Amino acid sequence: MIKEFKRILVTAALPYANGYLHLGHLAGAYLPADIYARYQRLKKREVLFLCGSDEHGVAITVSAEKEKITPQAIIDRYHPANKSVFEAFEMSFDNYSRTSLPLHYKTTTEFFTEFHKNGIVLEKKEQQLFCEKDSLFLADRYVEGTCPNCKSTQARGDQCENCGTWINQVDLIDPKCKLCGSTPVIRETLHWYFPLGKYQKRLQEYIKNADERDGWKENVLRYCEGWFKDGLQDRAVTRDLTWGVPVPVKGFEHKVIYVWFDAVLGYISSGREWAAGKGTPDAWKKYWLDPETKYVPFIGKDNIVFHCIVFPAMLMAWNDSGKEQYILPANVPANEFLNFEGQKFSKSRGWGIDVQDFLKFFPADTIRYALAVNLPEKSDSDFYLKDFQARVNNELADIVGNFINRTIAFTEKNFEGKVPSPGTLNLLDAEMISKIKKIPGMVGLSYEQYRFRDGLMETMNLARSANKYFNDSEPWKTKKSNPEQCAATLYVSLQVVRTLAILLAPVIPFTADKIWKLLKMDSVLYQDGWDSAADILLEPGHILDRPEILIQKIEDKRIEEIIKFLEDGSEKTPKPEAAPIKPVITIDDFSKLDLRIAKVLQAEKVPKSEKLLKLRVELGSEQRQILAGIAKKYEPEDLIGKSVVIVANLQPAKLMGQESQGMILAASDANGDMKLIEPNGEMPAGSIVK
Ligand code: B3M
Ligand code: ZN
Repeated sequence: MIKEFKRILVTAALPYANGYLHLGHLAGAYLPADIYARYQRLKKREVLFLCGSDEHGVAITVSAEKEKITPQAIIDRYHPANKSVFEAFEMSFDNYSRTSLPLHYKTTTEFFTEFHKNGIVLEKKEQQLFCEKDSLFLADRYVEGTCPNCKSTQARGDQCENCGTWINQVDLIDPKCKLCGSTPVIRETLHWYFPLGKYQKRLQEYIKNADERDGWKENVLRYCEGWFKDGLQDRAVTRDLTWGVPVPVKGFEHKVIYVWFDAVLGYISSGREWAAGKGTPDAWKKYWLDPETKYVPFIGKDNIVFHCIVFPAMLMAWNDSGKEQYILPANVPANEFLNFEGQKFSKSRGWGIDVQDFLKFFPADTIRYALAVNLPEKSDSDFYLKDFQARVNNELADIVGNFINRTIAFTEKNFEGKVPSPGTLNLLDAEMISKIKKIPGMVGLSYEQYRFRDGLMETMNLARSANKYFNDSEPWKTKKSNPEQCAATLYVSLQVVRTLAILLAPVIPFTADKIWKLLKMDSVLYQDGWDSAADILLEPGHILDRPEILIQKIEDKRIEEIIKFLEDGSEKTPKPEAAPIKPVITIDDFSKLDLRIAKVLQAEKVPKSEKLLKLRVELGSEQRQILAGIAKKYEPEDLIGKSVVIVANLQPAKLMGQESQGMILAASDANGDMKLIEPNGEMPAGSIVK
């Protein structure tokens, strides 16, 4: 028996803002989380569904170094991109936050400070790998080598990609610096450690109890048991990096808090941001602090240890302080991996497909459906384009689409588009109605137990038996031989259409809305709610909308097109070019700027500066000296004689001891490329730009 909770808190793993989301991400965490949240809302429970971008850690800084841009530029590119892809994929987050927000720094600092104050985190001197060439401690992904456990060559300094074990980086076999490829040396450094071992007993107890109450997945329990068997160790929760939340301890300000320490707290920050945004800053508390709330974080299997062990231990430590009492996850329904055409998704090997690319070819609901029937719930599963096409055509279109379409079309043709009056029901009708009555409970139970594939399968079986019912009832014959029976068939079929709309809403919400509109329901689908899917609510005489094709089949041509697109090997999703637009200004604000055309008379390098060039420019009425940060891009001799645009009324400033009397305008893109703005054609120096 599943305990009734007042409220449900759902989180989905915060994706690193260093790359685009692919289908594997969706199948691992996001789609099941969204199905669950939508289902719970339909059950009319209070639901808060949180996510956000994970913007710290070596995942981000390594990407930045590869592209020779700042970590900030990386996260400013991928955070908005991923946020909008989630929207296009119909993820129903109540809030999508980011861990670079000041609010999140506050949460993280609060937790760390409390742990420090209470003597929970311990200072330790440890040996770590250090790259002498880069003069850098090789935290986490900065080092790669062979896993001491499974011997995979893709192990990183914190964890093995392949077997998932935690790695003490000095145990890596044949470690190599990720930046320069050289072999690191061992050096001592000071860090703060979280004593996980001290919490082992309580964690085991917690998982045992939670499993008894909510039935944890076998794969998750097995992982946890593995860690417990080895015995939990102290874990460093600080790093020798500059990107992240600074360690709030005197003498450690130049180090940062380990990304996983701050990332899991990102869930709490996202709730706080949501509450503040609604103007009820305390509203997050009833979700995070009330034992009447059920908390379920959705993740992929590589994140199990952080959600089943690290995060709960952190919350236990906080709760021990006697301050707010956080609830722990009631279950952690982690999924395995999804493979693409038989191989693991891999960003670095360019294997897989970004969600936004996929969405250019196929509607979101078709992807949601094909992923949902094939979620890697118990073991890895495979995504093949041919399967995808078959699922959409033979299941979604032929079973669901066809049944709904023939029912509505038949009603329009023979009953003036109105729900007919049923008269007496025969045995077939009664059987169908009894299926309607049973199905929401059955599918609901599957969803409560995180068996999303089963729930969807049961829903599809209803559509299958509805088609069979329609065929066996032969309304095209009975409309002449037994009009009353014909009316009963359509009456019952239309009730099934309504039931299907509700049951499919968590999986294919866009299509479910369309079905709801076809039925011209006065109510909102979510107001009617899940349980009403068992009820017979369409009244005789109710007028329906005109039939419409719900699901377009996928033609072979389309599949060929996407295969071609995948094979052409070029960079798929273009990088968004521009930074976000700044807040609006008035025309008056703008007219304060005095922009002029100026001609470059002289140009020279500024001694000891890599970036600056010193220019002498002609402004018509006068000459100016301007220092510009363009030396990496332009040689002085390239500039002489060029027309440029300058801000002529900018307050003079001193740079490297020299006065700059204005500023030159240049365009720069997200990749750090830059070009001076030049008038398109000859204009005299001093011309006004507006
Ligand atoms: N960003 C790891 C990942 O994307 C990480 C999840 C954080 S959840 C708090 O696999
Ligand atoms: Zn190096």
